[in-house]
Amino acid sequence: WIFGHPEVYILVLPSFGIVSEVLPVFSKKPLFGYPFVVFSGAAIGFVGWGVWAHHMFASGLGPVSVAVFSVSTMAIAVPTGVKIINWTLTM
Ligand SMILES: [Cu+2]
Repeated sequence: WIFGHPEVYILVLPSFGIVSEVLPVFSKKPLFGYPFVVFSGAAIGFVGWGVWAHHMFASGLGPVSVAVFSVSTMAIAVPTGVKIINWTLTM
C-alpha cells in the first residue's frame, strides 16, 4: 500500500502536466493561475501518500485512523479541483 496507492496519484501527474502545457497553446492565452497549478501538482503528490488506508475501512481500523484517512481522501480533491478550475479559467 505504501508504494502502490500513491502511485495511482503520481501516475496522473504527467497527464495533468501535459494538459497544463497544451491547453494554453490552443487557448492562445497563458495558463491562468500558473503557481497554483504547479503547487496543486506537488500537493497531489504528497497527499497521495496519506490516503492509502481508505481501501481498508472494513478491516477494523480504529475510528481515528478512519477519520484521518477519510479527511485526507477528501482533501486530495481540493488541489485537483484547483487545477480544473484554472484550466477552465484559461479557456
Ligand atoms: Cu484509493
